[in-house]
Amino acid sequence: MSEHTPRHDWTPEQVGILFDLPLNDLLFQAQTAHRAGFDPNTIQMSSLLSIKTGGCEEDCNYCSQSASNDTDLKAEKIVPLQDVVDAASNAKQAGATRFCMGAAWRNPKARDMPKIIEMVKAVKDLGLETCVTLGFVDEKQAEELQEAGLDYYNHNIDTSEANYGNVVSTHTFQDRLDTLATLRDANIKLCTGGIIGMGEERKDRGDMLRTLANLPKHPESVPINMLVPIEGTPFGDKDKIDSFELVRTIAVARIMMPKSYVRLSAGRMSLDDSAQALCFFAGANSIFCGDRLLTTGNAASDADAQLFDKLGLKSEQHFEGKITPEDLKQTA
Ligand code: SAM
Ligand code: DTB
Ligand code: SF4
Repeated sequence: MSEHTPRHDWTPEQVGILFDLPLNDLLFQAQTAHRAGFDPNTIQMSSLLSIKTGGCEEDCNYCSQSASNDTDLKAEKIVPLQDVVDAASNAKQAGATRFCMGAAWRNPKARDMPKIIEMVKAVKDLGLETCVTLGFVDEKQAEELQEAGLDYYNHNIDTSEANYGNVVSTHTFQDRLDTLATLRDANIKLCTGGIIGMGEERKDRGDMLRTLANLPKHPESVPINMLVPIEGTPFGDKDKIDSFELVRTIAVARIMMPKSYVRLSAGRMSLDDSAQALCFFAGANSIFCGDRLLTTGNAASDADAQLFDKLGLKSEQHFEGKITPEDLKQTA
């Protein structure tokens, strides 16, 4: 077994040791693991669209979209198909290879499924990878999505099992794991990660990564979000977590899941170029592009184009010869 063969038997002690390494040692290990599995200068870009905003029945303490939280967000109906097609075409022009559609639902209802399936098919027809994040799904819904051409399903475990009750009360950690298993059984790729900076301990961050790495198969995509504090949510006044802790979390994720895409996700707007560069050095090889996440802003495309230029990074699409850095600048 090579040093970088994916493992599924991580112990809390082993993960704790990685997190506590001197930063240079941790980064060296992470970059070595990264180079064994990926081109170190290529970044995959995904774009997000909120297809059903607000009014969610769940009570996630970080979320602008929970009906339990008193935020300024207005609940909206599901968006028309044409809005999805327009947003996905623009995202492709801007260098995205994957388009992720998010809905503020506990779970999709039967009446929603035909609309979602139309959206997945239309995005797939544009030549993009498809991803949805719709909350809990049952076996039949997972199969329908797979048959429609869905590539990825995003369903985050968000934090450790021990900390889960401090984050949400309307569902359990096990509910999330059960849905991940249902999606795997339907042959859909998993995008699952979490949020750091919600007041958890380093041990919780390690346990979250351990849960992901010890799944029977590693998730293909692991988003690491930094909490975006939203006024009116219980976590709205949390202080920003130290950027080095984000870098460490990414590095440990990279070492534990060497063949997975690790995405530097929400929170990029609060990072300067140097912190983002360290995240890429730690093994992050995916970002959300475009100026919006779901309900909050994201790093602007022109800033990303400049950062890529400075760091000598290329988008995965460019790597495949479909788009040039000049194209990126023009669409910025
Ligand atoms: N309702 C579905 C669900 O919960 O899976 C899909 C949408 S939900 C907004 C998708 C993910 O976005 C959450 O699991 C969480 O990890 C992330 N997220 C939501 N609000 C966030 C925030 N304020 N800061 C960072 N990440 C956030
Ligand atoms: C993920 O891990 N992060 C994205 C996506 N998956 C769905 C969402 C981030 C949301 C940030 C807050 C907002 O814009 O509402
Ligand atoms: Fe609803 Fe998802 Fe927000 Fe939780 S994270 S309140 S399930 S939209």
